[in-house]
Amino acid sequence: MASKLEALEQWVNQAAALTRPARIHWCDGSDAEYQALVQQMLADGTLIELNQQTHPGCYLHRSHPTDVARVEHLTLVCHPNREDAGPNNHWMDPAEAHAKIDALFDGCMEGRTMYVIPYCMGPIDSPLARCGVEITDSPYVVANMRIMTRMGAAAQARIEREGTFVKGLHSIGELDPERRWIMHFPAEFSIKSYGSGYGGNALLGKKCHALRIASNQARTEGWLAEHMLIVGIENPRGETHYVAAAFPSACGKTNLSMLIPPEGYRRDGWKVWTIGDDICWMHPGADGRLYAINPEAGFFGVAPGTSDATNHNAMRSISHDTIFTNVAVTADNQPWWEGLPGAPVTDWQGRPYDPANGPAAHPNSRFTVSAKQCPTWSETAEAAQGVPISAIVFGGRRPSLLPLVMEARDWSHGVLMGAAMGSETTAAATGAVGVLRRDSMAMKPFCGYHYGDYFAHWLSFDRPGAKLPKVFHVNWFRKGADGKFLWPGFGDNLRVLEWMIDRAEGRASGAETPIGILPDEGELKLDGLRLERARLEELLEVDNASWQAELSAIGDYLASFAPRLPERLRREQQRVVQA
Ligand code: GTP
Ligand code: SPV
Ligand code: MN
Repeated sequence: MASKLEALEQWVNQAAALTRPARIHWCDGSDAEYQALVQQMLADGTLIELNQQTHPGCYLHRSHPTDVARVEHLTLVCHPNREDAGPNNHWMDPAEAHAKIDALFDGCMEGRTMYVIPYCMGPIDSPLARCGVEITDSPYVVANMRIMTRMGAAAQARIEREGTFVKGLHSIGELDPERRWIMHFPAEFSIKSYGSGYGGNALLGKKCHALRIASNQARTEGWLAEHMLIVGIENPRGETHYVAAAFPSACGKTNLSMLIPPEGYRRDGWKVWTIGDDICWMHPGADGRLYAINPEAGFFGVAPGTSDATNHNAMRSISHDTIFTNVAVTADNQPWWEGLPGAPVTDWQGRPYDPANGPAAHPNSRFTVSAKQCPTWSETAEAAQGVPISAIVFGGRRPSLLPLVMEARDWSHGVLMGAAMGSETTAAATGAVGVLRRDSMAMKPFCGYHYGDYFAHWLSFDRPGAKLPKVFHVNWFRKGADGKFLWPGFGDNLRVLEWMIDRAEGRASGAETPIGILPDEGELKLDGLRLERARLEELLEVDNASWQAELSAIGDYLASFAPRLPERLRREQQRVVQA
């Protein structure tokens, strides 16, 4: 039998035989390696230097204009059995998929360097962490993977010890949207991605491994791989509660994970600790609680809308040593996007800025930064056993109907709330923006198997001895008749989190309604907030007729997962309809 190291070498040799690179570079993850890559990319124009006085170590990358977001229609989950992919995924027969993409990989790295990136998702010594190796011909991907994962020698040592790793093969190819695929082979523990250099399509540790492949592994091993932030809320008594929240792409995870408490809260001694902003792996612990790790080591965050007013912690994080992708630039060469003061002179495509061409920064422009640069970064993010979760929160962009916050009566009801989630689409994926679609648990683009089986997996955590977190649903995005958001959002979202923790600790009674438990009169602390009473009432209003229509739409949606829809979830939906 081949040794564990040989297994890795054999796969790399196979990939090299297919793609025929001029040379192979095994990444060690060192600072010197990163700096050398940056210099090389500055020389060939892949990176553009930003103002090093104001933004030391910051660079701009302009992607191909047709390669700016995830491409869901070209993202496939290739289970041997089509049914296992579910109606929530695009599927292709694995043999056909390999043949299609291998034809594209054939000789695609000729004359170029192949980089071999060993990485670890999660703290390097954590039993909850999992490793992978990405092969790529893109130095931009290597630089991003170095920021986003624990990459290099330590990960390789773990892989050589364990022998198991997710195999990811990536090439930017010709960046032709007609020759682009993001393929997953859960049964083979492998990923093949061709023709895109963009984040979720190309940084294979992120959505491809940590969600699509990991969700399959989590199902067989009894844990959860979720599109969730993890945040610690420390109250003035010094007690910290950890909250995990699933919002669809570009719906506020990064912001909530590093929120700054409103002034009165700060004065009283409240603190917020950031553990993760996008992905959460949760395992049941010996005490019955769910323990979470953030498998990532960095943030690949949405730039537009990020400012000192909305997310001061993100602004401080990205003031140095950050890669910006598809942002605009000011006259003095600082990065710029909509929502910042100042003015752009060059747009995201490198053209002189002209409002007639649309926003200066691409709406899905991003920053890549080490999580350690965040002022609220918590050392517990390195804890091998993870952090215990007190509350799970679901939410989306719903301009109407859904109240600011509601709590599920029990776990089954919580799973229903997650499964029923809807949200307006955003620029994080190509396609129309602002269209309401169901996005169960914010995992529509990321669940690597049949949603019916996934709901059953969620339900299975409710078992003897389990001490499950309370489940909530929030909507920061409800609008008034004037078309404006009713809720101020951002830092003030802590007011809603406080109510959740009060519920978890038995300090708030809540008010029962047919759709769930809402804050009772006076339970949401609004001191220091200029919010008219009428607007608060509108935020919490439950319109029965519209809810009946919503519940019937949810029923139809859930029925689309038959025959794999768990009976318990169907009954739960019936129960709410009849309540
Ligand atoms: P992905 O990285 O795509 O998974 O997105 P995300 O969920 O981390 O989204 P992010 O926090 O980056 O927010 C996306 C956009 O929503 C930004 O433009 C924010 O300014 C805006 N946003 C975040 N939180 C709030 C909020 O509480 N209220 C309002 N109105 N907007 C918000
Ligand atoms: C998302 O789209 O949910 C992101 C960015 O977090 S990406 O890495 O492209 O998936
Ligand atoms: Mn995301």
